[in-house]
Amino acid sequence: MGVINNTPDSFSGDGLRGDVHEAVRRGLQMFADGADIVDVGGESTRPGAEPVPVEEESRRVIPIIEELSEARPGRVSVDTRRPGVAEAALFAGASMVNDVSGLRDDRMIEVVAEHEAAVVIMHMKGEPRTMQVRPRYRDVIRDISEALEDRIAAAEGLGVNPRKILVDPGIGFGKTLEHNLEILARLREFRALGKPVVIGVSRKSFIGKLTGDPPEKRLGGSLAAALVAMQHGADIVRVHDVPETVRAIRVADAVLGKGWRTERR
Ligand code: HH2
Repeated sequence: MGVINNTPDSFSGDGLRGDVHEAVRRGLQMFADGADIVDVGGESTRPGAEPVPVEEESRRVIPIIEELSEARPGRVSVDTRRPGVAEAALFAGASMVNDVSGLRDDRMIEVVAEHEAAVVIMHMKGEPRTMQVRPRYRDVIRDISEALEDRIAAAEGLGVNPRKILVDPGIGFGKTLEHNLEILARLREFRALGKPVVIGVSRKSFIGKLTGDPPEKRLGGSLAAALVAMQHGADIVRVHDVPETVRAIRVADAVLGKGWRTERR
């Protein structure tokens, strides 16, 4: 899953600040480089970020989603916590909602169900403004699994297709370095939820904490983390650097023979 952020403030430095043409060009290039899905976002959810008004978030993502989903039907996802933005994106051709707030809002579940869309339920503790203030868990894997299980049940109860639900433990969303490392080490345990596992490690701050690198120099750490995640059972990795990740996965797969799919389409 390739990431397109049409934002002025994304943590990774990839934000496009309103250039729809460039966003569409990058998205199409990601598909050409081997991405299966392109995830389009208009609100940074980095630690400390302030929420963006719904109209502004829609204005940022909808034109990009329209063009990308016309070119690649069924392969465009919207990265949003807002039911209104998700609904507009699904009308514009998106077929997946990536909700970093993990379907906290029942209206979001209704929107996904009404449109028969796929949904990524990501775990976030608290909200972006405050989530990194001393996050605590009894058992990080068990607590996240229980929270995801609760939202899976809510989604299925309100009519979301069980086969279109994916889960993501939410690396960096209310987690310390130790939590993030434990999630990656024990990622396979989330497979017990019976849903495909998505993971986003790309350029994240836990990599910077380990290597001392700023976001734009975290490619090496991101590739290592993506491969570890895949070997530990991730089905989809959400990344900023598609061609590099595709190459890394291809080489790892030649050795491991897992059948990981990276062919160009
Ligand atoms: N991480 C980010 C955003 N959305 N979605 C899922 N499912 N998993 C993730 O780990 C995840 C996500 C944060 O990355 P990015 O979009 O690059 O940054 P920002 O929120 O600052 O725009």
